[in-house]
Amino acid sequence: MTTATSATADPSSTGAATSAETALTDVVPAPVEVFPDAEAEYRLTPWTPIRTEPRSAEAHKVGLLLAESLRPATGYPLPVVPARSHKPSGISLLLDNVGDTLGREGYRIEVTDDGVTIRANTAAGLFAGTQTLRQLLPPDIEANARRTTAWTVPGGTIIDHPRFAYRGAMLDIARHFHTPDEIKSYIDELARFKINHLHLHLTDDQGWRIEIESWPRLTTVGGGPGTGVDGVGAGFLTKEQYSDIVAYAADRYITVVPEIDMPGHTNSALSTYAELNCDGIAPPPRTDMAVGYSSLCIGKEITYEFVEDVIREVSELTPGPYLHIGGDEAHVTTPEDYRLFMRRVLPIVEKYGKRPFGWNEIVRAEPATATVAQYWGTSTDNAELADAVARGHRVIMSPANKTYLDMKYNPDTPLGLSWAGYIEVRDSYEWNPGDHVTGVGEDAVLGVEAPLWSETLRSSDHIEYMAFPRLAAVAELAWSPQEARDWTAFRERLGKQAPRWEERGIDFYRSPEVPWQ
Ligand code: TNX
Repeated sequence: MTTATSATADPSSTGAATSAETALTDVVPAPVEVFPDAEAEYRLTPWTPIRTEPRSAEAHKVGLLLAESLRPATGYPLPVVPARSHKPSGISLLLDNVGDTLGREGYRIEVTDDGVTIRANTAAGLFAGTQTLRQLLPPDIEANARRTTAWTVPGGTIIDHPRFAYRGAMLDIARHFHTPDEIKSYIDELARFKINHLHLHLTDDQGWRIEIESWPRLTTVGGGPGTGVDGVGAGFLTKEQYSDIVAYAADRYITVVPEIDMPGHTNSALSTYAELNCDGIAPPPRTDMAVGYSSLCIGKEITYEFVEDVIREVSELTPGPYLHIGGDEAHVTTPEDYRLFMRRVLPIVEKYGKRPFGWNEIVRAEPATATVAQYWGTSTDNAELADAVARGHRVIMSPANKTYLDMKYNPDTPLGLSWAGYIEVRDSYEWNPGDHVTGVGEDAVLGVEAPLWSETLRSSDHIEYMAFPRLAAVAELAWSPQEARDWTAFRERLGKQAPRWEERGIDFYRSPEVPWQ
């Protein structure tokens, strides 16, 4: 980040806890430009209004969410009212032409003694600005009951916009089901770090977690008792619950990307509906962690009726532009069958108005270039991915040895797996998505996503322990310009998130690499 003066904490500090006030530079992900003004600071009072762009229902809604997040700790009423003039008093959220560089999600914040003014081209930008503002207030702002803190915001200007359009997190609710409330808590945390896509891995060998009316046993059996790894992850989302999650996410400018994994990772469906198997015999349900043993029957017509029903119903529930059809680890599908299958199924995704996503194996089917490949490999060379990029495909970077939140931090981590190695915070931070894989340059990268597979994760505490702090690192990779990223500065800023996470009861991993406050 560009910093004009030195409101930052002493960079030579080795991490001893200090109760330094929050500085304008203490933001994760690092903003593009920060110009602290040591002379100025705004202090919230019981009379502070939140003034939003007149006649913009969306800006008003962003104001309401901001008020909701600041009321419990301050105890202030923080009324959300139309901004009658552009004079900066109180907190103002204004839609303005702030220029093409800031784009759809960029924003500008100015903090003076009189107020905080956030300006953006769209309400999405205002929302991003409000997430920055929350981090500029003292950590006590996260308390859920009233505190008598001086609610100051450091003076100066921040100008900010994202590096990548797609900034994602994936949650696997198939291996263990996670409830709507748990998913919403995760969404709350994602929004703070300006993540704008939530990929839900809805189906797998061990369970089917989204209601499909035309194939009801998928969930009544495949999401019922005994499903999930070790048979302890039962549950599924009704259509209503799924839509409610989609709406909750949308209010926080997060787009849900549903994944129906196929043709592999389908034992749950195959064991529920015998007719989907080539031999017509249902295999037993499975609750172990093996992968790569199941496949839909490529040669049967009913397979495509099933797939079309599922894609139609899920697409109807999903306002976002993407639908992920998996395609990973289809080890028992021959390459010819895989290609046949994808060449039939990808057009179905498009027929229902969605842009297909697949794990990177999908490029083997040489699909239309609109198909987005999600790279989960651990190598920095992948000729088939580079070829796909040369043909015009875009890529989501999720290298397993950098972004997989289910990998253990070290051999002592009680949860998680280690097939892609141990991933400490610094490992997850120090790489460049724009040149990580040979032949996959910045322009080919649509964004970055951190998947969280849940074979070993049952509760929100488990999710939090694996996701934090690494998710904040990946969020910074996806949002902040490469030049603004520096491990030494990042670990300091990250350390200052600790009291905020503690206040919210987030069970994060206290990595020894980070000077936690
Ligand atoms: C590989 S990554 C998988 C998942 C597992 C994960 C565990 C990918 C596309 N497939 O089925 O859950 O490893 O880390």
